[in-house]
Amino acid sequence: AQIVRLEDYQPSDFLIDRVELDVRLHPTETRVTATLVMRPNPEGRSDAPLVLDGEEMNLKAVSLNGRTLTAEEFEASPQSLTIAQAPRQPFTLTVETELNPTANTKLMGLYRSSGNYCTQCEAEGFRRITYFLDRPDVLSVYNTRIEADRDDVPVLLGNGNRIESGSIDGSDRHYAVWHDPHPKPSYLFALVGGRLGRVSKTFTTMSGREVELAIYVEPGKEDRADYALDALERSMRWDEKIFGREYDLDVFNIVAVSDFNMGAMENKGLNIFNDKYVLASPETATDTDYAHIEAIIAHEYFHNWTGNRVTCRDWFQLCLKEGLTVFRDQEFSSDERSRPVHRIAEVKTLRARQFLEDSSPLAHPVRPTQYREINNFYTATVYEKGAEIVRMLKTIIGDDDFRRGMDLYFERCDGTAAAVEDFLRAFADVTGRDLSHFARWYEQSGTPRVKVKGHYDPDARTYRLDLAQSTPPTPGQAKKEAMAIPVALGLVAHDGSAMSASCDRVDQRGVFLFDKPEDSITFTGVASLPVPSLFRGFSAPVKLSLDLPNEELLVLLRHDTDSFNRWQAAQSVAMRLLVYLSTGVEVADEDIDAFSAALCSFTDRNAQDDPAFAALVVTLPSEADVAQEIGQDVDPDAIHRARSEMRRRIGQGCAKHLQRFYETLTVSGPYSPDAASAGRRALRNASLDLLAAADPDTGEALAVRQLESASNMTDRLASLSVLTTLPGAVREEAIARFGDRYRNEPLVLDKWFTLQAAIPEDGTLERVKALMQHPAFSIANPNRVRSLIGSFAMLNQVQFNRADGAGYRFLASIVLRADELNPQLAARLLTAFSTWRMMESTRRSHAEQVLRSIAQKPNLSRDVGDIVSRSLE
Ligand code: HT7
Ligand code: ZN
Repeated sequence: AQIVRLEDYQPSDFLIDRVELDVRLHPTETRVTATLVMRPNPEGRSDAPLVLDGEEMNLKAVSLNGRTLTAEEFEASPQSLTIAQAPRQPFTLTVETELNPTANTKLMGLYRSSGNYCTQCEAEGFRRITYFLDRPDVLSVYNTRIEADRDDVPVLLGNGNRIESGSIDGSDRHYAVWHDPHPKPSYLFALVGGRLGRVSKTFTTMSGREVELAIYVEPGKEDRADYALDALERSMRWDEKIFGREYDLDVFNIVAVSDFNMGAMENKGLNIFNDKYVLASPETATDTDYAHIEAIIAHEYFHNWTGNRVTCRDWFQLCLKEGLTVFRDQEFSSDERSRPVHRIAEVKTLRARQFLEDSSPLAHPVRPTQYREINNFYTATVYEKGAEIVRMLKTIIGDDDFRRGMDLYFERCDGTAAAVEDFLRAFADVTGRDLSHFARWYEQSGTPRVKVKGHYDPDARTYRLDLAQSTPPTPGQAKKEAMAIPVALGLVAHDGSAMSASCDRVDQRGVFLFDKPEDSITFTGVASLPVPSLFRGFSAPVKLSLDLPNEELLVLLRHDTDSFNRWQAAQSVAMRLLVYLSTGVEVADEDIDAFSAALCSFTDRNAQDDPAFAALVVTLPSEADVAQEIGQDVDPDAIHRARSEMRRRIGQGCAKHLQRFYETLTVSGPYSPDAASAGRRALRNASLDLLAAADPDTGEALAVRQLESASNMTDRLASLSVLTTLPGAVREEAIARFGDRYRNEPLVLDKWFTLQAAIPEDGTLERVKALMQHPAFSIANPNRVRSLIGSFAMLNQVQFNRADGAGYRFLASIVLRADELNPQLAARLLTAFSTWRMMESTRRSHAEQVLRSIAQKPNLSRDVGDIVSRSLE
C-alpha cells in the first residue's frame, strides 16, 4: 500500500472557495450534487491536472462552468475524478453522485444509524460523499441543502446556521438550507437527518450574543441529555474565562448516534457523538460515565478554536489539534473536579495506553513522519502524549507566558491550516526562548528513562542529585537524542518538617530543566538526609528509576506536599512487591504488612476529607501495569496470582478500616454525580472489593445486599463487579438478573458484557462466544464489539493471553470478520496484540503464528494490513 510522507507535503494545486451541496436523502439512493467554486492555488503547480479524491463513488454527471463534460474531458473511477485540462482562472465544477447510506457499514461518509442519517468525515470520509480535494488545508465556505421525506426524517441539520427551510410542494418531502460562514476543511463537514428528540437552552456569550444550544437524541431519552447540556454550557463559560475564546455561530447542535467509530466528532456547529458520551441517568450511568461525558463534551466544544478556527495543514499535524484539545479538556475537568485526583487518573491512562504503545512495535512519534492509513494514528501517543507536551511547555514557561503564547497563536493562525512549528513559534516569540530542543518531543518516539541517584553530605549540608537520561530504540529510530525534560522537584524531611534547601538550577516554580544526557544539581542548606520528591505532578512523560527503599517511599506517602507523588509513592511500593511476587523473588511478610499498615493509616487520615484520593491510593496497579513493568518473558498467570494475593493480604490487614469506610461512607439523598459524592462511592466500593478479596463469604453477602438495594448504577455495577470475582451460583444468578433487568438498555448491557469478558477464569472464552449470540450483540455495532470483544482482549490479561493460544485465535477470527464490515474497528481490536513480544516464549510463538496467519489473508483492509505488518516488524 502507498505510504504518505510528511517530507512530501505540497500545497494543493487548486483551492475550493465555496461549496454548494445539495443532498437528497434516500435510504439506498441518496443523490448528492456538489457545486464547487474553485481556482488554481497561486502556491501550487501551474500545470497540474485537477485530481479530486473519491472512495466508492458512483458518478452520475459532471459539468464545468455549466457545460456538461464529454467522456474525453475527464477521467473518473470510484477513487478519483481527474480533469487534465482544468482552467487556469476561477471556475465552477458541478458533480453529481449517488450513494447508498444503508450499505455503508464502515461508518465513514454518509451512513445510517438506527434509521437516522449521519456523517463522519474525519479524516478522509468526505470523499465518500462527493469527489473533493479532501485534505485539511483546503478551506471552503459551505452551503448545504438537505432534502428528505418529512415523515421519516423530520429533523434536518447541517453545519453553521439554518437560513431556510420548507416543504416541497406536491410531495411528502421537505428541506432545510444551512450556511456556515467560517471557511473549513471537508473533514469538519456534517449533516444529520432523522427522527430525534431535543433538549435545548440559550447561552449568552461574553460579548452578549445569544446562542441556542441543543442536543438531539433518540426520542424518549431527552431527559438523559440534561447532564451533557449542562456540561456544554460549563465548557463554553470556561473557555471564555480561561482562554478568552467565544463561540462564533448562532446555534450549537449535538446529535447522539448509536453507531460510531470513536467517541465524538467536532464538526463545525454540529457535533456528532457516540450516544455513550451523551446519555446519562442515575439508573443507567456510573460516576465514571458522567465524568467521561463532561470531558468529551468539553473536548469537542474546545475544538471549535483548537482544530476548527485553527485547523491542521496535513494529517501529520494531528497532535496540533488533538494533543492541545486533550490538554484543554484535562484542565477543564481539573477545574471542575479535584485537580490531584484528575491528574492521577490522566497519568494512569497515559501509562496504561501510551507508555504501552511507546514500548510496542506500534510506537511512533507524536508527530509521525509517515503513514499508510491515517485512521490508525488516532492514538494514545498523538492524543495523550501530545497533551503532555503542551503541559510541559506550560510548566517550563509558566502560566502567564503560556496564556500569552496561546493568544498569539490564535491571533496569528485563526482561519488557517497550521503546523506544529506555528504553535511553537508563538511561544518562542512571546518568551524569547529557543524552543528548538523542546520540539524534539514531537519527533522522537519512545518513553525516556531518567535514572537518578542522590548523595547527601552531612558535613557540607549539601544534597546532590545525579541524573542520566536515555530513550530505548523504537521502530525506525535506533539512535535517540537527549530530551528537554522539566523535572518539578523538592526535598522532603523524614519527619515531614519543612526543608529550607535551595538550588540555583531550580527555577522559582520548583522546576529543573534536564536537557542533557547527564547532569547533576546540588542543593545547599540541607539540614538532614532528605527524601527526593521528583517529577511532582508528573511533570514529564518519562519513566523514573530511583531506587528508594520502601521506608523512604512511605515517608513520601505520609509527608510529601505534592499529592501526585504521595499517590505515586504508594504505587511504587505496591509495584515493587507485585513484581517480586510475580517473578519469584522472595518477599518478606513484614514488607507486605508494613505496606498494608501504611495504607490503613493513610486512608484513615484521608477518608473523610478526600475519599476519591484515598480510593486511588488503595487501588493496586493493574495486572497490565505489572506486565509492562516486568517488560519481558511475562507470565500473566503469575501476575494474576500475585495481585490476588496482595489484594487478599491488604484486605485482611486493613479489614477494620475498610469495614468502617464501607459502613460510614454512604451517600444520602438523591443521586448526584458531583465529585464529592462520587469520591465517597469510590472509596466505599474500593473497600468492598478488598473486603471480598480478604473474605469471599462476607464480600459476597455485602455485594449481594448492595446489588439489591443500590439506587444508582455506580453502586449497582460496583457490586456486580465484586461478584464477578467470586465464582459460584450466586454470581451466575446475579449476572443473569442484571442482564434481564437491562435487556432494553444497550449502554448498560455494554457494561454487563465488559464485566463478564474480564472474568479471569478458564470458562470466559466460551462465555464471550455465547454472549455473541445475545440478542443485543451485533458485530456491526462498535460499542457492542468494543465492550465484549475489546474488553476481553484489553482487560483480561490471563484469558486473552491463554497459554494454549485460544484467546489469540479467537481475537484473530473476530478481527477478520469485522474487517469485512468496518476496517477501522477491526484495526483497533487488533492493536491488542501490541504486547505480544513481551510475553513468555510459548505465548509469544502462538501470538506470532496468529499474526502471520492474519497477514497472509487476501483482501485485508489497509487499516488491518497496516497494523498487522507493523506489529510483526
Ligand atoms: N477528531 C475526532 C476524531 C474522530 C475520528 C477519526 C477517525 C475516524 C472516526 C472518527 N470519529 C472522530 C474526535 C476527537 O478527537 O475529537
Ligand atoms: Zn479531539
